[in-house]
Amino acid sequence: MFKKVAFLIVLATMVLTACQPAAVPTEAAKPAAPAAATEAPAAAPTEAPAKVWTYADMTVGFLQTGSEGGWRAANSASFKETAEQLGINLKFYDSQNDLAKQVAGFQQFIEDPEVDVIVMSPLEVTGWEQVLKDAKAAGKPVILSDRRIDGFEDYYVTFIGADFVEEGRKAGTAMCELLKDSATKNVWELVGNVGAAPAIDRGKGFRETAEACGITVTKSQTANWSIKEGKEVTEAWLKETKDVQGIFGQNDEMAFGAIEALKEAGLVPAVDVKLISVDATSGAFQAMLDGTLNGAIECNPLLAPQVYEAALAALNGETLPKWIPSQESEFYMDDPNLKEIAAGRKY
Ligand code: GYE
Repeated sequence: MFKKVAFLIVLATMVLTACQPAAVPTEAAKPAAPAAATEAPAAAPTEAPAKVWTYADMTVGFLQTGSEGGWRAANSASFKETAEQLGINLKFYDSQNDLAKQVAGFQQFIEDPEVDVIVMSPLEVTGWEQVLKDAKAAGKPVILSDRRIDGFEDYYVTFIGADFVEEGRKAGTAMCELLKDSATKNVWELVGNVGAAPAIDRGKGFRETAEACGITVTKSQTANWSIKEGKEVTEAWLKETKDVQGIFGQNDEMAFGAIEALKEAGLVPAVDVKLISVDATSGAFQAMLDGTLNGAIECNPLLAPQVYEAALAALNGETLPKWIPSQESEFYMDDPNLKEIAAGRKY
């Protein structure tokens, strides 16, 4: 009996295993292949390509100081004409030489959804902290044109404008040359609006070189860039004394006012009293050709092409140097080519 049961067990085992595939195939067991993917994994979400700005896309909010003279007129024309040429939408704000108005205009551009980039010619070197922080928070790049501000370099893309200290140095060197044979070297200075970078820096540079040759700045006062105030201040000084050998006008208009005052006081401008100004506008060339102004240090107002190029670069995410100096020259009454140079000037 036991033998019959054992036989049946062996037989059952043989039958069962025969239906099963070999437990161990003839070669080493292969790991099971992963289940074939039924579809490609979803592509990682791709970010939309960054927008590439063009001038035609760009709306610039430009905060101009005002309209105080020939230099400013040429500067404003540069921004309007170049915007037209490049197809830029320009929103032009005239601050009327009022700091509070310029700050308000800045805030207005921050809140204006159409404005992509803000350009400013700051009336003064301070007073910008809040609007600069607001512009950064709003993601609107800021570019300084013409005049610098104190600090806050992380809040603007770049400053495109002149080295006003160097302009002052050039004026001082020119005045030294004009007074080199003069026994006394008393010079009066007509200053731009108080707190403006060109007023601060031109005065600094002038003293560096003028005082090195023995010039003494015996009088210095703001005449706010204007002919009218330049004349009024010089008239008041002439009532006090006529012991003056030179006048430094921090811009052409104030020098023109001084020229008028000298004439009315019976003094011969550019002869009895030497005069040097800064800007070199068409009026300065005319005064040099008339023989009433000894020299003019150039300050280039035609900044718009460089400013718009920087604005576009900023919108396209490029990093720019914090200062892009404008290139300038200097001109003198005794230059034999002065008439030809004047004829070729744009402003
Ligand atoms: O010299 C003067 C104008 O910011 C460089 O401003 C400019 C100065 C310029 O009022 O004429």
